[in-house]
Amino acid sequence: MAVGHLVAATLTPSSSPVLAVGATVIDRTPTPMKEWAVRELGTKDKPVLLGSVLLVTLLLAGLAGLIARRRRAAGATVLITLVGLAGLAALSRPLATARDLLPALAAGAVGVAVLLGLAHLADRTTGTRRGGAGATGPGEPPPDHPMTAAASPATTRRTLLLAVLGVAAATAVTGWAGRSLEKWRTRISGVRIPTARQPLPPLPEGLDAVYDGISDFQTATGRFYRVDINLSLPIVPPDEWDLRIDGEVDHPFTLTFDELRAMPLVERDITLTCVSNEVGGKYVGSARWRGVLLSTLLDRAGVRDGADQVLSTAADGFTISTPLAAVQDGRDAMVAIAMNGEPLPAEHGFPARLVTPGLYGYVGATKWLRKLTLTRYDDAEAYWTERGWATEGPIKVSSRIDTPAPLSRIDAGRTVIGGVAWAQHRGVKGVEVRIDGGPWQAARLGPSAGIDYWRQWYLPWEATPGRHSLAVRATTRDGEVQTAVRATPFPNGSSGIQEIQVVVE
Ligand SMILES: Nc1nc2c(c(=O)[nH]1)N[C@H]1C(S)=C(S)[C@@H](COP(=O)(O)O)O[C@H]1N2
Ligand SMILES: [Mo]
Repeated sequence: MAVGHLVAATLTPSSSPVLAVGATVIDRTPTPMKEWAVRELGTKDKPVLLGSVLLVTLLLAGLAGLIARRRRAAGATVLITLVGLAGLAALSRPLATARDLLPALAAGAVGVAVLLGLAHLADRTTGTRRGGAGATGPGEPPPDHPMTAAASPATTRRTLLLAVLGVAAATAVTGWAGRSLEKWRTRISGVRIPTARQPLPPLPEGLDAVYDGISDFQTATGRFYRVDINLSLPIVPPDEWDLRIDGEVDHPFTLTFDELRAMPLVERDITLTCVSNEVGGKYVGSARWRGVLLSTLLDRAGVRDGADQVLSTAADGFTISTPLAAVQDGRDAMVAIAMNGEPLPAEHGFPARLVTPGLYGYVGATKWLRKLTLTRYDDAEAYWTERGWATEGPIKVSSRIDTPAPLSRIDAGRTVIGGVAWAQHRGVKGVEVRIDGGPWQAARLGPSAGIDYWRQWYLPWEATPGRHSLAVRATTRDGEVQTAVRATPFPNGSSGIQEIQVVVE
C-alpha cells in the first residue's frame, strides 16, 4: 500500500489504494451514518477512516500470509483480490482514467513479491527446526535436503526477522516519501494576486483584542474550517487551469488564470458556514476574499432565459448548484482567487473558488472551480442534492458562545460571556444571552463588517459560585429571532439555541 501511495503521489494522489478505498467507503456510507461520523468524530473523521482501512488491510494481508504458508497460489490470490478491489475503487472515482490503475498494479506486484519472499523464509525456519530435531523418519527429507541443510535454525530465523523488519522500515520510508511528495505537489509558490480596484480598509479591531476566548474577528487562513469530499487535495497547476463558462449562455468562453486575475478584482468580507454545522459548532469561518464578481462573468456570457441554476464543476469531480436567482439578487457572489490577502491555499480551493454570501458551502462555495454551467434544476443535480440535501441552502441565523467554554470551571467574579453570531446577507441586529433560565439580556455587539459577515458579541457577567447555564440567540436585521426549535443539519441546516453549563468556583 505504501508503494501504491508513492506511485499515486507521482501521478494522481487520489488513486492511492488506501485513499481510493477510503473515498469509496465515504461514497457508499448512508447519509445518516455519515452525519453520525461527522458529529462524533468531527475533523478526525478522515484519520479514523484511513486508519480503519489500513488496519483491515493489514489483517486481511496477514490472512493472505497465513494461507500462503500452506498454499502459495491461494495466498497470492487473496492478496491480488485485495489489490484488485483497490484498483476498482480508484477506477470508479469521478475523474479516473486508466492511469489510475498503476498504483494498484505496483502495490500488487510488490505485495506478491514480499508475500512469496517472506513465505519462503518462513518455510526455511520451519524446515530447519524439523531437521534440527533429528526426527528423520522414512517420509522425512534426508538431512542434506536443500530445505533443511541450508542454514542453522538461528541464522534462518534471524534472516526472517531481519527481512520482516526491513519490509516494515521500507514501508515506513515509502509511505513517508509518498505523503511528502503529495504535500510538495500541492504547495503554492510564485503566484501573485493583483490588488483589488478598491481595496477594503483594514478591519476594525475586534472584541477578541479585548476579551480572551472570543473568536478572532477574521479567521486566520490556517485555522479556517475545512470541509470537502477529498482524502487528498486535488493538484491544480495554475498554468494548466482554466475556467469555462457555458450552458444556457449566448457567448460561452474560457479564461486562463492569467486572464482571470487581470480582470477587475473586488474585495469582500464574507463568513462561510457548512450546512453540517451543529448549533454551537466550529464549521464557520470569516475571511476577506478577493476575486472577480460572478455577475461580471455572467454578464459577459449573456445568460439566456430559462436557466435557473449555476452548476459548478470542480477539479475533484464535485458539483454544486447555486440558485441563479440568489446570485442575481445583488449579493456579491464571486470567483475568489485570494483569501486574507494571499493566494487561496490548496485546502481552500487553489487556484479559484466560488464564494456566495448567505448560502451554505455546499450550494455556493465550490473549491478548485473549473466550470460554471448555466442550466436548469430539471436537467442536472449536484453532488449533495443527489444525496438528499436541500436544493436551496440559505444560511440560518445562528449564534455561538465561545467563552466560557462548555463544562469549564471558572473563577467567581467579574467576567464576560462572549462569542459570535451570523445571519449572512441579512445581518445581525442583536444578540441576547439568558443566564440560568432568566430573562433574555441584550449583549453588546462588536464592530460591523457588513451583513455578509459575522458579528462578535459579549455580555459582562458577575459570576457567582455554583453551576450555571448560559444560552444565546441572535436576531436578524429584518427581525427574525433565532428559533429554539431544534433541527439536525440534514437536510437544510441545524437550528436551535445553544445552551451550555459552566461551574463557577
Ligand atoms: N470542490 C469542492 N468544493 C467544495 C466542497 C467539496 O467537497 N469539493 N465542499 C463544500 C462544502 S460542503 C463546504 S462547507 C465548503 C467549505 O469550504 P472551506 O473548506 O474552504 O471552509 O466548501 C464547499 N466546496
Ligand atoms: Mo458544507
